[in-house]
Amino acid sequence: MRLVVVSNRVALPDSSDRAGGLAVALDEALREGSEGLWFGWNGETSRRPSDSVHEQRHGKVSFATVALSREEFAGYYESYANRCLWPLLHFRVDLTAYDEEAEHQYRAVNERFARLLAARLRPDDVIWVQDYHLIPLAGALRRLGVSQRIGFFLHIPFPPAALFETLPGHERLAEDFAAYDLIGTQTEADAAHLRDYLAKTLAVPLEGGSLLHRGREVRLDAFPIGIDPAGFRALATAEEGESEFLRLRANLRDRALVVGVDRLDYTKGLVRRMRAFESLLAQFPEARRQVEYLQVAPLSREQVEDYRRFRLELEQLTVKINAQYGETDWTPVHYINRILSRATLAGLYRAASIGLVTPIRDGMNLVAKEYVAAQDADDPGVLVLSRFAGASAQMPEALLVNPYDVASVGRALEQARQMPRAERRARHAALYAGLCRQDLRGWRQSYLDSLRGTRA
Ligand code: GDG
Repeated sequence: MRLVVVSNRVALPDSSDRAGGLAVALDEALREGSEGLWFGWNGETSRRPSDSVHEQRHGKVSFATVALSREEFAGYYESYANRCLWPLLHFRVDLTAYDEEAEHQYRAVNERFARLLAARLRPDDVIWVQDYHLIPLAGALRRLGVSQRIGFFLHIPFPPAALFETLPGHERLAEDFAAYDLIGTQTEADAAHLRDYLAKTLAVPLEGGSLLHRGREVRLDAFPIGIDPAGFRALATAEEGESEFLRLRANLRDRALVVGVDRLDYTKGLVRRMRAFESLLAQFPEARRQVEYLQVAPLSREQVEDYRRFRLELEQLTVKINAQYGETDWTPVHYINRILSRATLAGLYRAASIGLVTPIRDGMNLVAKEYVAAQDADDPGVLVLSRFAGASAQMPEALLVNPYDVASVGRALEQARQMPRAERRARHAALYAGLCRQDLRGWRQSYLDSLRGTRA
């Protein structure tokens, strides 16, 4: 069987998008069979829509990419995917901007991808579609007569039906979901939300977690994504990670470092997080001068107004905290917008006594897992984690917090700062064992086994 992966962006073997673990995991999955195909957007925009597909082969894997027209990019990607589905699926109905023309573009791009992909499919292919940009893809493929197994994985959350139903034309997406054989979500809660929503909207029965729709079975299950913990740990201790670690530790002297690493996105809870750090300084004056907070936040989706506004708010808050609490020889908050190398990141996590991960809603959150993987087992740092990140379901040994309760996050930071070494070690050991039990390889293996087992 050949595996075909479809995602909005294709990570070519020589591109920098490869830095992330997911691209590597998908690539490995493609290489496991006798052959693999990865299909999607090449990241470029052209004046007009073009059906020309650029194919290149690296070993057993073919990469087939297409450009989007500027209009498609604006409607499908910027508007419908990023301004409408992204906030809505993160429970932010207030930020959800629906636009009929954008939905039209979203559907048109999915139709076009389906047409171009269908021409390349073989009878024994298994197709694995990634994320919310491509929900209608299976339906479009089915209309073209594709009968192969098609699976979907949603990397971000799915909200309760009462929220999703606010989206104009949501019923069309419900029909789209029903064209898959297997829908994977990050958590049981997401799977339950999606199951209930689909059963209600399509008025179909649920049978042991599956939906029966138009004579077909649609299976829904949680497949929590993981990382490669040993690989990441190795990155934190190899040359580049090690030198970052040593340099930072020397610079900090005895001060504790709190680290946050997130794309600059409103779902990551950065403004409240900054306030929580301020609350630590306000509630526990003895913590001042003893601790520094470094937030790495590469810019993201700058074309979207909500992101620009939110970035400004965060910058103002950083300045305010430093102005209010800073000393001539101590700066409480450091804030970087640049992208760091993955090895630098690993060394940085390792040097930080506290990993602060407080999204207001997150499908999984891989930073929480990477932070744990990078720690030295005999003197590890403490993870402070939002209970609204999917990762919290698998990481009960972290200090779980409610990011909306800013003062309590401040107190959790103090608890982390004071935590005795024995307790830190015990919590870290349990968390690291969890990372190994449910790693990235296991994620894709269990998903693909389950997809291949559909229609048994
Ligand atoms: C979506 C879901 C789900 C960040 N800054 C830098 C950098 N990063 C890397 C991190 C991590 C990745 O980016 C971010 O992954 P997350 O999981 O935290 O978040 P999303 O980007 O929102 O991902 C999420 C994920 O999909 C997978 O299913 O967990 O819930 O929202 O790996 O390390 N990497 C480098 N420099 C940076 O400055 N090299």
